[in-house]
Amino acid sequence: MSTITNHMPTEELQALDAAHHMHPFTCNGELAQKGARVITRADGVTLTDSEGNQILDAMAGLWCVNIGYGRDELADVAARQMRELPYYNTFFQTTHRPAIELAQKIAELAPGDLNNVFFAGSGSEANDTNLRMVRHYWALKGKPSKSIIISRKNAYHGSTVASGSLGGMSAMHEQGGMPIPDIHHINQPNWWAEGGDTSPEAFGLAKAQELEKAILELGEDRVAAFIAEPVQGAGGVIVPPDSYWPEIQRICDKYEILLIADEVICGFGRTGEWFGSQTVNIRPDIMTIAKGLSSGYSPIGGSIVSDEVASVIATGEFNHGYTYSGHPVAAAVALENLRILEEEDVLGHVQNVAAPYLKEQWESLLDHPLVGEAKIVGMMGSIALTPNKETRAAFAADAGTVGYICRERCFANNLVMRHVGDRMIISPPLVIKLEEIDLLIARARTSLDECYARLKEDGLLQSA
Ligand code: PXG
Repeated sequence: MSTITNHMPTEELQALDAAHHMHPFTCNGELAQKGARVITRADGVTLTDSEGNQILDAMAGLWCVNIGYGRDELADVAARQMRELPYYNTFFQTTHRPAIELAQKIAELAPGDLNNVFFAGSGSEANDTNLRMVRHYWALKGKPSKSIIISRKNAYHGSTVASGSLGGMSAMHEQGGMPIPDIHHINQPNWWAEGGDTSPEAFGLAKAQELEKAILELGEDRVAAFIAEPVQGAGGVIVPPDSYWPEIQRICDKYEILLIADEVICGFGRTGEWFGSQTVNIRPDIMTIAKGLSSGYSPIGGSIVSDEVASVIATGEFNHGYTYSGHPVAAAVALENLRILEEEDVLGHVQNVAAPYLKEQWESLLDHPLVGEAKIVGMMGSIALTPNKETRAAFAADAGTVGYICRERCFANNLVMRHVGDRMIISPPLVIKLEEIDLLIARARTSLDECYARLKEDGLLQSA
């Protein structure tokens, strides 16, 4: 139980952590000097650390705790399921009630003919599944040369070899021999950073048309699928111009390219609908899910697959799966999470209460001297920090220097607001209350003020 933290001083925990725990996406040498922040408990939207600080978690963990922390119902369901059937696999012609019920529920929630679920333990695994499934689909259709998957620079699709290759994070590709062959990256629709003098709408259209250009260059007979997040999350909450997605859908239809919507962040209410695909009005053939599926209470992900693709895959054995595909405890927890989302009308709260208010408050930050752009879709938002709003300039300092300073101020002010380069991002629990949004904005403002003062002092307000 968590009592360990009540009996050990923070420094001891930090020393043990530094001695034995390798953190993901972290310079562990540097962290060992500094000591990791120890989180001990959480309730609603608030984390408590080992020093007793109460921190507003405007990232919902890692974009996942959609229903907020501290819901006993999920703990009770997990305990019950562990006693009844803690584990059984779904490989050798067996199944169990939690996997059946969850697949059926997901099929009911998902739009169109997305009626089939292949379970995984995470979003990364689900995207590995997708890569293999779409290639296998085309092979079964007699077109094995259709194996290239087109993705986007600055996309995040996970951290396994296949999902990291699908992603467009150059810092990841520099390590460990990625990307694997037959993955092609086009540019992202990031107007603020890359749009120059073009209007957002013209820029969005031009970026979508890069897909068509790539298909024509690579050959229609070579391209299996296009994968993208409806709204790029880890890339910095990059909201595409309205012109972008309709054009992408047109191109996928025209060239018979499967569309994979990575809904790992956007899914389960984050954008205000059940799925981001509904918010941007696209018809994917496959959706990747994880995170909000269980609100992070248990590790589970999956692929929601169209009837067409699933029926072709069903004609033979698909030699793929995970020990924990459809894990009964994870599935039971996810089901309880979906029950809460539905019965407590969390999407209604987002649509009618939280998102409109958050949008108004978030956009009010535009009056701050550092904030050049404020974007928000549902409950995921970003601001671009800039030394010059008119020219949309980047800072002269290395990308991320200023964002990091701002993030450190946020942490000092008991607010988890992340930075991606010099964009600050939020993705709070969907159940956040209006007074908590006020607190979020107040702390963000204080942190921006402190960041600004520091940049002035250090001469960092220079444009690149
Ligand atoms: N797709 C998307 C769109 C994601 O955001 C994954 C796939 C992979 O899911 P798993 O469950 O394998 O982590 C993600 C995960 C960040 C950050 O820095 C974001 C994620 C993971 C780790 C860090 O914002 N998203």
